[in-house]
Amino acid sequence: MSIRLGTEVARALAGHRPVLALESTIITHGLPRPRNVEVARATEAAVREAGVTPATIGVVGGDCVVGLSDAELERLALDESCVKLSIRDLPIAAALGLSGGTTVAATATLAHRAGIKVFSTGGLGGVHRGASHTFDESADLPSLAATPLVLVSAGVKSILDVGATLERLETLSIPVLGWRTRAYPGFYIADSGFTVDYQVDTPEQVAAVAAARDALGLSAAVLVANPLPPEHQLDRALHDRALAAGLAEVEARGVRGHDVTPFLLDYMQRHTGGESLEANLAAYRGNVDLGARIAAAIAGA
Ligand code: PSU
Ligand code: MN
Repeated sequence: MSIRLGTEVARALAGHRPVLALESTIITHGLPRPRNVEVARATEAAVREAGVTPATIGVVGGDCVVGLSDAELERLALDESCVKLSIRDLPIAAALGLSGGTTVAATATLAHRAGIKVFSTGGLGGVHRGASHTFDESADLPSLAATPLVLVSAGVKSILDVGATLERLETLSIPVLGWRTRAYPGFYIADSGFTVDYQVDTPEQVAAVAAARDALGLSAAVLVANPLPPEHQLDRALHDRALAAGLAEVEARGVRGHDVTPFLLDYMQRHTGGESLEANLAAYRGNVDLGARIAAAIAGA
């Protein structure tokens, strides 16, 4: 599978300057149009502001692109026929000339192939509630076990079974670091109620963990769990109410497969008066800022 590098990204990588990978499923399937284009652009601007080159990753007409141009970004964001592409979809999209947003799993894989070391997303995919009978576990988890980069997220999405996801991360031998906390974040909420074993406080510590991972020849991503600022979190009761109704709707409509996560994110947006969207964006911004600092620390910039 060939990968096309954006000009700016190719130059930064050749010059060993810091690059931050960004996914595009959050744009194509996680945020409403046309706000998604604004967010995608503002995100890239924030990364540049930090002295780091943004590499938004996606698939355009079958081409796996690491570092989408502004026109490509806009096209993916506004085209309703864009598909959601996980790793298993990449060869199909490449062969059939499809366009789409790449999930955490697919983005991490392409970023690593391109030589990028740090990636920021909103909330990680994980084990869905009821997975013991649906078997619904995001491909994000096994893919991260085999992709040695640093991934910054606000924990796993609270629409998931957070406890089961943490157990799977342990089984898959994926290191998890709390950013300045041991309380594991819950995406829309700062504290999921679960804890992690280790806390880091500086980008240099994260860089040191990644370097030790590489020296040991281990292949897993290092996860940095960064809670959204508490003042931006979703009201807990509103969150729980909307989520319970959303999960019931998934069941009633028989939503399955790759549609479950986009359906629930959209349901939460519509049933929290847009508050979940603001929480999602605050979490994403925080992860992008932190990812840029970690990328700079790893590049020694
Ligand atoms: N983070 C967000 N919004 C999103 C996602 C992450 O703030 O839409 C996407 C990511 O691309 C992640 C995907 O990989 O949701 C998980 O989908 P699934 O559960 O089908 O693997
Ligand atoms: Mn799934």
